[in-house]
Amino acid sequence: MQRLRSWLLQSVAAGIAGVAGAYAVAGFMPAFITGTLAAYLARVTPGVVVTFAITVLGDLGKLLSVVGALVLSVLLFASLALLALAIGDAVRSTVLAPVVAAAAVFGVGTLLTGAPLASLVGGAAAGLVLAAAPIADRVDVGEVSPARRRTLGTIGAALAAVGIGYPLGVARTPRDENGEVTDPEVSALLREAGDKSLAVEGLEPLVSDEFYQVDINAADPTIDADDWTLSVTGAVETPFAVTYDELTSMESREVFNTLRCVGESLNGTKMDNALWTVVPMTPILERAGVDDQCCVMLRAADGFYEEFPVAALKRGLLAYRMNGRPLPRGHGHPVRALIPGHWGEINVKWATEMEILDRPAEGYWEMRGWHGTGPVNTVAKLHVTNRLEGNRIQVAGHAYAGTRGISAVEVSTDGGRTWSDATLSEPLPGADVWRQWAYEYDSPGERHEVVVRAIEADGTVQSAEQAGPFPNGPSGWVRRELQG
Ligand SMILES: Nc1nc2c(c(=O)[nH]1)N[C@H]1C(S)=C(S)[C@@H](COP(=O)(O)O)O[C@H]1N2
Ligand SMILES: [Mo]
Repeated sequence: MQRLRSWLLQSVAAGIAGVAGAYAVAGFMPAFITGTLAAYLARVTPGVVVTFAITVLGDLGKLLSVVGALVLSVLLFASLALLALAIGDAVRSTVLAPVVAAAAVFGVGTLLTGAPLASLVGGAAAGLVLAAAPIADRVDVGEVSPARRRTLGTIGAALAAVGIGYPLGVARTPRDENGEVTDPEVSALLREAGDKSLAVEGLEPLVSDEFYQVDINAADPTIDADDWTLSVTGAVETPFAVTYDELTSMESREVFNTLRCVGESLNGTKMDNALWTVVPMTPILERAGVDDQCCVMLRAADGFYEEFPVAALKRGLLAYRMNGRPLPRGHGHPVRALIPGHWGEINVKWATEMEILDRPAEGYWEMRGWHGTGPVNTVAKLHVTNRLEGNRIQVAGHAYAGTRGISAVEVSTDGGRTWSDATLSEPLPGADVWRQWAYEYDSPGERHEVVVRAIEADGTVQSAEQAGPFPNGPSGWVRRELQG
């Protein structure tokens, strides 16, 4: 019993040290054991569970998947360490267990992640932790019992591995460029967006401060722009590849473009706007000689893929800068697709391949039951409620209708019986941009229901039909009860 407990402690400590060691070299990348296992978990988790994680749990779901993968990585390395302890015990050698554990973590780690150096350091860390107990056994420090010395030695070694490995891994994880914006056109447009943003306390400006992120994996790919190419394959006469230099020397434009995730809740926050530097997809499609082929499968470095009709792709864009800086790693560095007016998922990040198809095929989310490549649903969000002086109430949010555009937002403060026009932010240039709205009124002094609805550019009133996100995206008017 005593020995089993000591073995378990030693193996879990070795597992933790192994993961810390691998992290020190790999950082939070797909080749870090936890990133690899998280990606594997995402692939084998049934679609309904993933849908629940996205639509109900949201960012918590993502956190849980990372924590789950972290626990799994520790358990994996710990079980290898336990096996090593058993082997060492069988041949009555204290030297063997650390060596076997180090070799096993190195071997299994390399096999799973394809990263020998990170696995080597992880193996060494795990081995050192197993060596700590027999070493502590021999250091005689008077009062402390041998069992206690072994325990303290083991825990101390694991803590040291984490203490050293964690900061090293953080430093290894690439950071986005955050330099000054130097392009005068970009600066002018960003200033315009700032000036046009409504001065409402707590309301996100027209260019989002924090752009939401949705990924199939916990650890995002890291791609050097110099190594990146976009290959055009499939039903074309001659496949070819476009390099980053070729892409960025095409004539570019600055466009404001809003994205919204099909999996967000009705009044959720997975809707944001940025200024993107883009080139059109058409020259690439023309070079591929695409004419009557039906569709394109956009494929990405993280294993994501989405299918889209060729005809609609003709309005598609490839973006390589965001708000005047190189595309951040989390948003698809170095190049992503932008398809104006369509749900977020078709805006494939880390795009590496355009496969031309003769026949329709299903994309990653469509295989899991979603219909998320079409035009976005119209929405008016209510994110801000401010109590102003003199019993005034201010409500505000963003309205978005993709390329159909927003011409008005109407607010009801009596549950939908009467409606008034909200103030709208001046439109930003661009075919697919949200607007802000704000509305002030005297508090009725009692509980009342605020309802918001958007009016599209052609006068169409946002659909009142209530629907949850799965499978076609959320629909309906946002309502909020206020206590007078
Ligand atoms: N390669 C890749 N592209 C992707 C995704 C992904 O997981 N992998 N997620 C999609 C989804 S569901 C959305 S809503 C948008 C979100 O883009 P953002 O993370 O830049 O906000 O990216 C889309 N493109
Ligand atoms: Mo999405």
